Amino acid sequence: PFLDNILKHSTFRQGLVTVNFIKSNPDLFVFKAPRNRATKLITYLGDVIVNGNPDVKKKDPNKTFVRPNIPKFDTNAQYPEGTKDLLNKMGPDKFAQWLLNEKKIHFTDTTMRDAHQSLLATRMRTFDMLKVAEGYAKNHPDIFSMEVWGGATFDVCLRFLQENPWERLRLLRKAMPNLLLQMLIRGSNGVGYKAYSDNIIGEFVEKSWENGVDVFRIFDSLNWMKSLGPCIEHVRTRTKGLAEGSICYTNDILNPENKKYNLNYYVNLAKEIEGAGAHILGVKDMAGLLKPYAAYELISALKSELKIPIHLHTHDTSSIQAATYLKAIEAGVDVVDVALGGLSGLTSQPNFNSLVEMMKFHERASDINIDSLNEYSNYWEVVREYYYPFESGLKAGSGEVYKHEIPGGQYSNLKPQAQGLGLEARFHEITKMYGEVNKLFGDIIKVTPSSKVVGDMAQYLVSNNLSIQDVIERGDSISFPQSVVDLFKGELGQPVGGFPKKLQKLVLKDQKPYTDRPNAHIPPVDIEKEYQAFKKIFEHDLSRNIDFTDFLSYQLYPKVFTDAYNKHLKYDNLMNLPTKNFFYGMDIGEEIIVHLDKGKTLLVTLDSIGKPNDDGMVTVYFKVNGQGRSVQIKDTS
Ligand code: 3PY
Ligand code: ZN
Repeated sequence: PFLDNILKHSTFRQGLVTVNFIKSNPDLFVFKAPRNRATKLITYLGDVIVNGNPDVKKKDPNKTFVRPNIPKFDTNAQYPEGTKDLLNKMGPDKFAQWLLNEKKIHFTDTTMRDAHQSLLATRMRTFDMLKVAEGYAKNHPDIFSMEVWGGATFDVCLRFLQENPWERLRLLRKAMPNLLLQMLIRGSNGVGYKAYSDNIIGEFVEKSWENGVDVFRIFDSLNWMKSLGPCIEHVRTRTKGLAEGSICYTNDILNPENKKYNLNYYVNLAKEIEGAGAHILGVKDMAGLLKPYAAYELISALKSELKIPIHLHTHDTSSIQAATYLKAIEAGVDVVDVALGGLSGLTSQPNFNSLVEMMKFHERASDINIDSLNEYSNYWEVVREYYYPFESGLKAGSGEVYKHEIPGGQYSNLKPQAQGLGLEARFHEITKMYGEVNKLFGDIIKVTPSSKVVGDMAQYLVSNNLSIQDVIERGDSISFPQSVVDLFKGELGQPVGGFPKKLQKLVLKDQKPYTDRPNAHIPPVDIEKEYQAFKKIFEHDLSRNIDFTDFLSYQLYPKVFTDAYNKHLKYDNLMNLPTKNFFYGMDIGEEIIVHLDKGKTLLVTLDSIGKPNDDGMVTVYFKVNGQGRSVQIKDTS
């Protein structure tokens, strides 16, 4: 199809091809495939049946699945009033004041974002969320917010799940109209791994809000105010949502040898964030390093120095973070992040259900219905099984996290990355090296994307059998991974206390670093012009309207978006396909119901699978709504 696109291209036909022809014509990479939806769906299923889902590296042929029980709720009942209604009534400033005056402890439920990002490599599909979203919002109006978007979910939706992240957001908004929806945004890096033009980040924030986000948790991967500040400003000026400016916590404030990231440092940064206009202060303990007594000191100091509410986030990698929440609650923290039991613990957040029980009969207890909450935990426990290939393999909490400081959200991704490099057996060498690289880099804040750079370097050193000493002694002859070069050049901003100068020279060789905002080097995007050009390229998918939010996806991830678009042309919308079939295809004789848009339903049965012919083509026989249908699939094994 690529050759076909070239031959049909007007520039080519007019004989105007130059050396930049392919590079300057992204429409060459978009392929047309007009066929009907049922055919597209069975083509997808046939592909997975014959060749497997390329994202599933290890399939267990004996695996069986249990159907999850969906807790009961009244579809006709009105949604009880929740925090979203309150925000609408009060506006963000008054709402923040209300939260500050609340005595009870509030909870953010991270199940649909950070929990699965941290346990299942972000693979949770919208299908499984939508099954329970409405009932959950109706049964639990006392939840402060639902973290459902941003972080790695945006990228993974497009890259691996063939979903449109904006569609996920819109559907969850519709299903949970009474609760605040929360997202995680990486300051100037948006939901990506590098800095983007300021005007693209501004548009992104505005559209996120328009499509459903209320709480923007904003952080910078180096705790750099110059990246945090403008993003807080975007939320304040372009939305009616809540700007939750966040400090990322690392090291240990109780360690007298820690001169850099001490209590003073965090309090001063928090004051700057408050001064920049944040409605809420987020304390983002992405690796779960905030120990209980340190939490007491930190939260007490922040409560006495700040006038905005405090929202604490942690990961239970060490397995002691419930104690951290206990001490933080004693010190007056306003909101804590938790995950429903079935997706809690380990590299995810502490257990929501148990925290509610912990607070029962206490003066700060919440009104959450624990019996219902337990039913939802059971739902996720069963659903989790469908994602078994993406589990990190971690079986118990680990005190080693205080050594390597790997964020929870990165841990579950590092394993498959190591597998991909053939380094699975050396995983502990990588985690140890991660800690050593951090020291080499001058003890930096490690959270996406800076954490990815540390991970890249650790994997690079282990796979090349290099030590830290080798880097120090012969760094001038080492060609470092591109992400490391970019970091030391200043592409992600400036770390606390600056870069170690000697190492920076070794990494950059003759390149000059800069110290101003990386965004200052990126010209603003001519939005109107680029949007028109975008629409021209991506207008072939007649099954859906391409809109401005797609344009933003393309701006953040051009290649990933283009690939996802091509798959959509080929397979159509796969969001409503049950998770078992999306990842593992179908068993012979299995019958499934797939709801297409606009009330259309397909009943699909897998009848039989043929043998590959001489050209390696396999015929897969289905029944679709009772009628025999077959597809020819190339066996790529
Ligand atoms: C992300 O940026 O995706 C994170 O979850 C960081 O902790
Ligand atoms: Zn997190």
